[in-house]
Amino acid sequence: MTDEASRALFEEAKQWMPGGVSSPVRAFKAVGGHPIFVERAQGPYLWGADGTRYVDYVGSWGPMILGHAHPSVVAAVRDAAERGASYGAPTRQETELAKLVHRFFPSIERVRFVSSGTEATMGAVRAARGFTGRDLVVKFEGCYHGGADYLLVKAGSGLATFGVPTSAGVPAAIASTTVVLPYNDLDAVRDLLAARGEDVAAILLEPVAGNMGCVAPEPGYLEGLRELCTASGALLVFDEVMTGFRVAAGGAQARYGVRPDLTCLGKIVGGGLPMGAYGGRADVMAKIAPDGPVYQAGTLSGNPLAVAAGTATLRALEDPALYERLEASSAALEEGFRAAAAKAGVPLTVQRVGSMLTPFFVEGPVRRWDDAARCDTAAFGRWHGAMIDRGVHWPPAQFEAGFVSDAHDRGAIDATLDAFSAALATI
Ligand code: KE4
Repeated sequence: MTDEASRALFEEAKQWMPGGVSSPVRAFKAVGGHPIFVERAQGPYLWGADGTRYVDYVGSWGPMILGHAHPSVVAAVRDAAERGASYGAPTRQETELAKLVHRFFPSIERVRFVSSGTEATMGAVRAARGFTGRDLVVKFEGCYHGGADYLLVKAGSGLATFGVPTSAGVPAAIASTTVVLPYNDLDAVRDLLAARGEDVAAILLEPVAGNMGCVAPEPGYLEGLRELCTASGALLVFDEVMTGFRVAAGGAQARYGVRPDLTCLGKIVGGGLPMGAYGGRADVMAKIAPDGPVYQAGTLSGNPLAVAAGTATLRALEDPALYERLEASSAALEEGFRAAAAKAGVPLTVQRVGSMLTPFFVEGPVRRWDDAARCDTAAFGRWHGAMIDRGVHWPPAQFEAGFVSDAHDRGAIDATLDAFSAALATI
């Protein structure tokens, strides 16, 4: 069924905004058709422009771990708004959130709040470059860290050669400050550090990848990166914008027991309002202005409404029972997807860490980008459309992760699994 109201809204939006959207992936280009224009959302559901209800697994691309319009978050934001939207001055609430973030992430001894995940990774990379006095940043194929020029880079011709831009508008000179290596490959990092270790300021990665679809670190991978960074003087930077509070209350660093030098946060830390954060070792963060020479600033950093939403969200996440519920519902979804694909004879690899998961339309396992790139994205697109037709709003791209919230009850999960089985039969 087509949501004609959304289609009409999409055509109008395209007259005023590039692609009719405020962020490219929302345009459904990877799956075809048109996006669902959302009227409202509540719990695990969102309602489209024509009134159709969907079980939602985009969850704003991660932030909505409590479900949409959680009463405590709504109340906190309403209360904060009545005291003023933004001051451009410090507040006690920022300090309380900083202490809360430290309780979840003990490695974050000092934190700077910003307004997006992009700003968080930019701040962390600049801190690492300022602290080490080195220029080179290592990232990994299939990992995404937001819109900074030097992070919109793919592997150059040879492994250890310079990166090349993935986006127009990024000068080659800027891309050359980044090296891109294969994920889950310690030898590639070892070889690079042997050749250029004294130039490397940071090794930056998603400790569980979500931006090539959900890909877990191989046993020993994160530990190996930790050892290599300690030996070379490069800083280990975990981009936990997606995994923070998601794959465990303390993120991937808690789940796998590896302590990075710096951590980037976003999404859940703002409870759905614009918020990011970066932080870590006190000696590194001492370089950040106004204490030190690394400049980073933001008009709306630590915004009272975002701080209120983030604080209310993290307070709810202090309940261990919530993660037990999330694990149970996410496992039911994973196992249901796998059983339905086996029954339908569809080659599908379902990979999950905590409450983020991806159905890869390929024979797995998917360990790195080269594996993910073999996916049948056309089949994913047909499946995605069939799920929309059956009232399930899944992230509109194969190389993304779906997110389960604490509001996804048995009814929502069962409805999703019914839709999944029926959708597979049509592709
Ligand atoms: P933002 O600047 O979009 O808040 O965060 C950038 C970012 C940084 N690091 C990781 C690991 C991320 O996943 C992201 C953003 N994630 C994408 C979806 N995979 C956001 C969706 C979008 O771009 O519209």
